[in-house]
Amino acid sequence: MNTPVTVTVTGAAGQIAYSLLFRIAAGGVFGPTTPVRLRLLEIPAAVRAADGVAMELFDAAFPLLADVEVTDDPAVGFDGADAAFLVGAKPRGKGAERAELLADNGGIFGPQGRAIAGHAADDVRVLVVGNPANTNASIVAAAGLPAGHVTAMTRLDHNRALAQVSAASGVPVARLQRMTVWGNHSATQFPDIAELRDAATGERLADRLSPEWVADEFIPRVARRGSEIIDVRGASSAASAASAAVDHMHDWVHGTPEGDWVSVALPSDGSYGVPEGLVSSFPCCSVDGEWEIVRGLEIGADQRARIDATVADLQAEAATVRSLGLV
Ligand code: NAX
Repeated sequence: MNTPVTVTVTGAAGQIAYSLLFRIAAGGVFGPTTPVRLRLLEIPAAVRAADGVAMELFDAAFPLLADVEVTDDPAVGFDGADAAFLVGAKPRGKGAERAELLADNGGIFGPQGRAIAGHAADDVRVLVVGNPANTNASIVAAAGLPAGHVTAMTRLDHNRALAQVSAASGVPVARLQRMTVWGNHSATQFPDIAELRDAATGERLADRLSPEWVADEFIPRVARRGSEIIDVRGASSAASAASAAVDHMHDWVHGTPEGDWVSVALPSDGSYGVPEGLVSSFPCCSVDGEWEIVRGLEIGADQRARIDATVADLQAEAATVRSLGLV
């Protein structure tokens, strides 16, 4: 058995955490030989519900679950954290303006970023799931966490894109490599199949799928899949979001498969014309436990226009949080 890892999950009484916590406790992120200590962070009003989740974690008798602690104090919740899943966020109220949403979430993610910087392990890995995820991550990163250690989740969009292409092409998901989601986890995101290939044959999927299907069905469907789920399920994506969070952290820790990459939102280093510091989704490989943006991909005119549009969306959010003094 390895040394136990300490993992903090915020929004622990919410619906994503109700799936995510059990996947982590079962070994889905850190592997079958690494015990986990879970820290469940909630707001005071939801601590009792989080206590109930902790009771269920206990009842599941997971062999790898070393400890569970519930708290509403970020200093306690992030103490010694090796990994942090920031799931809890303020949902968008009916008719709420974007600035209101960003201000409310700044009030959550600013203090959490500072608590992580002050109390978590020096090499903590942070994944922001709570929306607006990219901009919330930029607020966390502003607390002075190590470069490359704060990310936001576009892996659900990535997985949704793989599933749509697999269904349309008949190529199993397991054989699809090099999907990319660019930009913001919002309706402006750009799921891009330009580099997508069938690992078994080397065939480019862009040669098999019609450009009309990609432009008129695939891209809008992936970008609006969250709303489609709410329409049909009557609640937002939860288990699929938890699964994507598990995939993200798993690959960060264990590495991405040879020849493949995944989509990760992280502060830009200026690659692909995305302004430095903007938390944007890129094709990334995990090498020796660190995310690296895949370099040197050719970007055509249509891709450029779509990347620029989602970057403009991120810049508008960044301008708002700057004007609110949140970064
Ligand atoms: P729920 O409303 O079920 O749960 C959220 C939980 O967060 C609540 O229990 C609430 O008490 C808690 N919370 C609020 N403020 C907190 C704080 N300051 N500290 C700790 N906990 C706090 O939402 P759920 O369905 O679990 O979704 C959580 C977030 O994920 C939402 O912001 C949602 O929009 C976002 N999503 C992001 C996705 C992505 O791909 N990046 C996809 C799924 C999801 O929509």
